[in-house]
Amino acid sequence: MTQKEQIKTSKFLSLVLRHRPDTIGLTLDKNGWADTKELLEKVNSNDLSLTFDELKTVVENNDKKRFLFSADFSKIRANQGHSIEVDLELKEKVPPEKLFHGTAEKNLLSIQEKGLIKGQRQHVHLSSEKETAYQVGKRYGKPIVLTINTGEMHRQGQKFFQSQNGVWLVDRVLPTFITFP
Ligand code: HQG
Repeated sequence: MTQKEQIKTSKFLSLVLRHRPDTIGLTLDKNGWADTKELLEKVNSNDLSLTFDELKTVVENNDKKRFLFSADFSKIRANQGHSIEVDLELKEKVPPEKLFHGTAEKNLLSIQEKGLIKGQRQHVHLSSEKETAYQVGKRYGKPIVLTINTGEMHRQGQKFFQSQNGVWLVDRVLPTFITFP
């Protein structure tokens, strides 16, 4: 598989495992798992072609480790980023003192007013690395990195979770906890 084919497949998997499983007639269980065999059958009956080995390559090589197989490979799910309601059974975790959120400059006024809200997704996403946040922000326009006072949020009772692939997840961030550039 070429790099390009892997990226294309990863994008398609993000669509069906995070947002729209119905596009190929797939259903996810309440914890977000798809049956691997069923996923492959449905993908291949939709004018696309994907073998188990190719799927494994995409999961293993994925730059952000977006997907996870169950131990016996019978199930697969996305590690985070869902817009459909799934229970990833994440355990609460104490965050570091500071985390980062990358956004586009055009969102700043609204964020100053309302804080960070989750929009379509199940959580607001925060990164432990400034550079990662910068790359996330770049997707929507001129990137801006916000520093979040996560230590204080946690001391005031906010719950934090971390996905299997290291993304910090939180319900919302009030403007008082955000340092603007
Ligand atoms: C912005 C990628 C105006 C927020 C990344 C963001 C991430 C507001 C956008 C994951 C706002 C939502 C998620 C407010 C938040 N007013 N704009 N009050 N509050 N926003 O895509 O965090 O590559 O749903 O700043 O790595 O950008 O897909 O969230 O710009 O982990 O695996 O509203 O997606 O992962 O956009 O990205 P998104 P996100 P993958």
